[in-house]
This record gives sequence, C-alpha cells and structure tokens, in this order.
Amino acid sequence: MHVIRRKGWEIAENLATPEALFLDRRAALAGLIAAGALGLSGGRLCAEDADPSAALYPARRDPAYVLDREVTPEKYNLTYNNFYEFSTSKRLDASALRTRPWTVKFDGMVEKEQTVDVDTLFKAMGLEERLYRHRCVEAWSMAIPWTGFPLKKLVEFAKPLSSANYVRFETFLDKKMAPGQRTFMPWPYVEGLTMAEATNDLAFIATGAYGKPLPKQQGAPIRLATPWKYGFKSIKSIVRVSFVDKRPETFWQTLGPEEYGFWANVNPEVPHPRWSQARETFLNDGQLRPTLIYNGYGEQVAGLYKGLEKEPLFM
Ligand SMILES: Nc1nc2c(c(=O)[nH]1)N[C@H]1C(S)=C(S)[C@@H](COP(=O)(O)O)O[C@H]1N2
Ligand SMILES: [Mo]
Repeated sequence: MHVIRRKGWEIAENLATPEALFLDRRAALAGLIAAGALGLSGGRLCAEDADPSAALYPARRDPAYVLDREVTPEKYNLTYNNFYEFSTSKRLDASALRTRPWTVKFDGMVEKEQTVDVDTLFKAMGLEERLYRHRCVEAWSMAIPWTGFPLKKLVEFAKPLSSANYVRFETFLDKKMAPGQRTFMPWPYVEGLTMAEATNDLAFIATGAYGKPLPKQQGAPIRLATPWKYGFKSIKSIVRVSFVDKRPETFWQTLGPEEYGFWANVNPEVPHPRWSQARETFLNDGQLRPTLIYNGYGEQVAGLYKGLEKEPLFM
C-alpha cells in the first residue's frame, strides 16, 4: 500500500480539503470520476448525483478538532463501509439509495412535531468541517473530515420538552430499495443517546465528508458521528429523530445483547466477547495501533459517565 509521508498536519490539510476547494466543482468531479474514486455505477454521472446541497461545500474547518494521525484517504471511505441495509459486505453498492426528496421527522416529547426537508435544514443549521477519528467495534479505524453541524444545534431546533431523557434516531425503511432490509434483522436501524450525550459538543451530525455532500455508502444525506463510541452508534441515513423518556431499543443491542450494548464507549481494556479491543487496524496503512479510551476524546466526554459506573459503558 502506497502512503505518502509528510508532516501530520500537512497531509491532513491536503486530504481534508480536496480539489473541490481549488477547482470548480465540475472539474473536480471529472477528476474524481477519472480516478474511479466516486464508484458511480457504470461511471455515469446521472441527474440524481447533482446534489442540491453541493453549493454549501466546502465548509469552514473548525480548528478546535485536530487529529493525532493522518486523515484516511477518501478511497478507503468509499470502498470499505458498514451499511447492512445494502449488504453485510464492506465493498457494498448503495447506489439504489434515493436521497432526494428527503425529510427528517422530529417527534415524541417535543413542543411541536415537525417534518423538515434536509436542504432547508442544512441551510438553517449552517455547516462546518471537523476532523474526527472513527473506531469500529470490529477493531479497525479511520480518520475522517466530516462536514455537518453539532447535534446540539439539531436538538435546539427540535425543541424537546425538559422531560425527555433520550434521543432516538431511525434510519429509512424501504425493502424495495435496500436488499438488506429483506433479511431477518430488526429493521429499521435504530440508535440512541442520552440527552447529555446528544448535547455534548462532540456529538456531530454529518451531512458531508471530504469537502462534499455525503456519498450514499456513507449514509447520505444525514447521519450521526459520535467519535468516542464504537462506529455502530453513528447511525446513517436518518429519517426520524424522537425525544423519549425510556432508553431506546437499538439495532445491534436487539440483534446481540451479549455483544453490543447501548453505551458502546470505546475502551481498550474491555474486550468484545469474541476479540480484544486493545488495538485497532488503522486503514491508512494497515498497521495496528493502541486503542485509546473514549477513542481519545476522554477530556470532552468522560464527565458524561460520572455516577454511571455500574452501567455497561464499554460494550
Ligand atoms: N443505518 C445504518 N447505520 C450504520 C450502519 C448500518 O449498517 N446501517 N453501520 C454502522 C457501523 S458498524 C459503522 S462502523 C459505521 C460505518 O460508517 P462508514 O461506512 O461511513 O465508515 O456506520 C454505522 N451506521
Ligand atoms: Mo462498526
């Protein structure tokens, strides 16, 4: 595997702000297609691929979020995914996902239920770029330049009642569109956070990556990014955000309660029942690295778990 070695900050800057920053969008797209990086079916650029939110990119980088490692080359992000709605294979085809029109419904314990078109929502929220680590429970990791906005902003927008304890997220349900949803699993994919977690600065809603709107396989048009938790918490292609009093039943916990919990905070010292979590394969170079408690974000999030030590915080 060929890796260009430069100073960490230098290569991160380079990869996180792709050609789209410097060239006009058409030229950038042409270049990417030539490089085969977009993985479009048959190499065609169909009308649907002209994303209506494209003009919002690239967004200003939030300098508070820096990395201790190089950003993962985009090609890995495009070709190594978990999106069980389409396949259990990492190299999956999510091209059938129709991402417009797309609305998100806010309901449950809110002042007023509302259903909002994503393009209206993106403009209302404003977009920024953050570099985040990503650690899958399967012991591999990446570093991703997400674009989006803090989940806290979305919570404020939804106006939850003070009695709400959790946020519940739901992915689309469409068996015709998503072959994986014809399998036995507990569809639709559901995830959840406590209100305290959801309003922590680090909890992020991603609408884009690598300076462009999200590609389908990464959970277009709107997904979660909670980098201190195992990747399965970062639910893709969200259609519904509900504020609830009871802890939501989540997809992976329902499938395998002995192996996957609600909290899923990253901890090298708490092994998965079938493998160690002490180290992780960093996809950039395929090398093993030590896993960090809370995936390196303890300073921001460890305080969320004071008094919860009896909970299974790390599965
Ligand atoms: N709806 C949905 N969201 C999902 C998943 C999924 O299968 N379906 N997989 C999760 C897992 S296990 C991981 S590691 C990340 C992967 O995100 P990526 O493919 O963008 O790296 O998405 C998470 N969100
Ligand atoms: Mo994952």
